[in-house]
Amino acid sequence: MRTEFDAYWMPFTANRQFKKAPRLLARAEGMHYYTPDGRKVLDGVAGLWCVNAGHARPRIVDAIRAQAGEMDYAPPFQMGHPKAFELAERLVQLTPPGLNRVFYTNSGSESVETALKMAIAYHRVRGEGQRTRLIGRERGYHGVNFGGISVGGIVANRRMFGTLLAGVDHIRHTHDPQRNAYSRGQPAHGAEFADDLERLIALHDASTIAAVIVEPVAGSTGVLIPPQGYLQRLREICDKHGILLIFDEVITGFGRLGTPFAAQRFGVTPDIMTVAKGITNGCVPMGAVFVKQEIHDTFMQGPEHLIEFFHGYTYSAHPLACAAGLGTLDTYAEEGLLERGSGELESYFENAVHSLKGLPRVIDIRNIGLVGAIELEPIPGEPAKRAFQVFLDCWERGVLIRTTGDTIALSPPLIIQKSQIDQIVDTLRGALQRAA
Ligand code: PXG
Ligand code: PLP
Repeated sequence: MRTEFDAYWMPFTANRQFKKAPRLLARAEGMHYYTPDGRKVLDGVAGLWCVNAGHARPRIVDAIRAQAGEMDYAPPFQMGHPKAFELAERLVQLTPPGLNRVFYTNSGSESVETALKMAIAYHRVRGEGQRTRLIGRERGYHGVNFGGISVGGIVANRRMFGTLLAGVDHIRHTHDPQRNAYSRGQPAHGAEFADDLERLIALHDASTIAAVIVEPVAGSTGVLIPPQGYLQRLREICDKHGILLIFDEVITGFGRLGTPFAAQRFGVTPDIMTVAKGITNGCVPMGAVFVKQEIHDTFMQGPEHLIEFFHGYTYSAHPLACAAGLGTLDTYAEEGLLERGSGELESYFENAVHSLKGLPRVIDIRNIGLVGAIELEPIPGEPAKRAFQVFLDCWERGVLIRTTGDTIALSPPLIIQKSQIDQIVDTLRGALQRAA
């Protein structure tokens, strides 16, 4: 029997299960979604970690509307439009010092491909063309394109897709529940996991390695927070060996950790930083790559009429995305949202999430900024099922959460009120009791 749901092959979805009982969203405003039948659902995950200012924010909506009427599209190759430059200038006021050049993409996945290509090309332009190797990390998520799944470390995202990129290796992940379970904020143990990079350098030789890419906080894999001192040590090892450090800040960027970027929260500045999601509050697809000026400047040589970097997308710097980005940065600034997830609200969120400790099947709780994770003991032989039951239960009771494997992830819009944190955690508490 054919239904209206057949044609659309849904991404990262259990299609057959979904289409038997579709979960549809029809409208959104502030902290809430509304279903087609008018049911109100509290958004505990900012859509998909992206709607950081909440839904239907007037400045963003107005900016997109106005731009659609004024100029729908402008070619980004050999042409420009004012808002692309204005947004870039505004963005680099938020980044750590030195990261002041911006390359636009349309997603996190494209930002990652762009960053990896930049790193390899940069070394070549500098006369070190043998530095082509890329190092990722186990459990890393860097989008779904070939470069990103090659440096990524999530098995399910890799195993179906052949040999991937050549010349890639991975350092170990930082998850250590024996020593670090129920840590609040950064775990105390594990700075030495960064030394695994020295092992790979000893194996491959630094002269073959272009870059290391990590998420400052690993999101998709179930929220893994860097141990104290870990990122500093990665930075030191990269510096010692002339290897570029790339932070993939697609989730951690734009206030998720209570600072504009994770780089500022952790006091470690990468050479290249990839972002997406919160750059337009999720309202129009857009990503970006921030690079140190010296990397950019290294490309700016040769005859002036020649293209310096053979890379770009039809929709790079799309006018609707740039307009949305400007409206988004205005909203963040006016409401102090990029700092809101620190201090008192972070503590409140931390206490709320950790109040779930002791519930049946809960084996770890992690948090930083406005990100939280509750890890559950899997049902034997049926990984991911218990967490999905909790997800469905919360959805039926009006709270949207997210699960990966048996970890529940929370990443609410940064406008969340304390009473709404309570609602999320109380709903979860009931669902966890029912799922035990
Ligand atoms: N890098 C990181 C660190 C991400 O979190 C991407 C790259 C890719 O971005 P795009 O825009 O191409 O999807 C992401 C995206 C989840 C989940 O389940 C997380 C993401 C995407 C989809 C699901 O937590 N992050
Ligand atoms: N495939 C073909 C045949 C194209 O002509 C283009 C762009 O011109 C692309 C793929 C890439 O599309 P995009 O620039 O939107 O990534």
